Amino acid sequence: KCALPRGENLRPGNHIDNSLDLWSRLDVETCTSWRAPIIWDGMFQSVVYDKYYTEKGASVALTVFAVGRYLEIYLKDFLKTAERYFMVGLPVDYYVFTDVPRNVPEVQLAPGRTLQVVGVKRHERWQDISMMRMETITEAIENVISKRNEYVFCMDVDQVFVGPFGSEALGDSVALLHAYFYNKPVSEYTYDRNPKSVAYMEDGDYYYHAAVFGGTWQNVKNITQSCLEGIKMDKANGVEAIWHDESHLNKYFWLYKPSKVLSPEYCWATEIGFSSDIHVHRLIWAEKYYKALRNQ
Ligand code: 2GW
Ligand code: MN
Repeated sequence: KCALPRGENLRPGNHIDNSLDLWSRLDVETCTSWRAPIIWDGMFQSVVYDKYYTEKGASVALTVFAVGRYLEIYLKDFLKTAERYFMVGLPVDYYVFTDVPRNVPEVQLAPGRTLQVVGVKRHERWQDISMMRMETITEAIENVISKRNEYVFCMDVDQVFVGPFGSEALGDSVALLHAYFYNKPVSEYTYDRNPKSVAYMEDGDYYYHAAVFGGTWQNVKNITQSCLEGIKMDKANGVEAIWHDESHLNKYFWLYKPSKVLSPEYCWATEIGFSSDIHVHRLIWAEKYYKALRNQ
C-alpha cells in the first residue's frame, strides 16, 4: 500500500487526497514530496472508486472549448469517446463552449449525462482563444456548474479517449503530468522564465499539462480565477507567458500543490513512442494541424 497518511482535506496546497486505498507501483514515482498520490495503472481498483463516488452522488462537469475550426475537426470524436470512457456510470454534464452553437454535432449520451452548449465570442488571436478559457470557465462555474456538479474537469478538445478515465481521477485539486516532460529534469521544463510575467518561475515540482486539470468546483474556480488574474496582469504589462495559460497553471500548482497528480497515462502522446512506464493509454493527443490552424 502507498504509505500515505490520512490528511486534512482543506484547501489547495495544504491537503492530500487519500480517502480511498491506493497501492504503490515500484517502477514509477507514486507519491509527490507533499504526499499527494500520482495515479498510475495498477494502483487502484475502479470498482471501489466507482462505488464510493456513486454512493456520494458525485456529479462531474467536463468543460471543453471548440472554437473556429476546432469544432469541426475535434469535437465529435472527443465527445463520442468521452461517452465510452470518461467517468462511465457517474452523472456527467458536458459544457461545450463554441462560437457556432448550431454546429455542435449530435452525440448519443448515456442516461444521467447531459450536454450544454454555451456560446462564446471568438477571440482574434489563438493565444487568447486558449488563455481566455480561464475567464469563461470561471463564469460557468459561478453561474451553472457550482449548482449542479461537485467536480469539474477542464480539457483541451484536440484529444481522444482510448481507455477508461474513471473516478480514481477525481480529487480536490488534480493536475496532469505532461507526457513530454515527466521524466525530465526541472531545467528542461518550459516554465515561463521571464521575470516580467506573473507566470515566472525557475524552480518547480513537475511540468503539468494544461490539457487536463480538475478538482472540486471550488478549487477549480480558484485555479481558473488565479490564472485569469495572472493573464490579465501580464496583458496590462505588455507581456505574455511562453506557454500562455499553461504557464500560469504551472505557476499556480507550484504555489498551491495539487492534491492528486495524474500520470501521463491520462494524456499520452503516441508520437513519443514506447515507454515501459505507460501500461495503458486513457487519453491520447489527436493529430495537430498547426500549419493550417495557427494561420487561419
Ligand atoms: C489554438 C492554437 C492554434 C490554433 C487554434 C487554437 C484553438 C484552440 C482554436 O482555434 N479553437 C479552440 O477551440 N481552441 C481551444 O483551445 C481548444 O479547446 C484547444 O484544445 C485549446 C488549446 O489549444 P491547442 O489544443 O491547440 O493547444 P496545445 O495542444 O498546444 O496546448 C497546450 O498549450 C496551450 C497554450 O498554448 C494550452 O495551455 C493547452 O491547454 C495546452 O494543452
Ligand atoms: Mn491541445
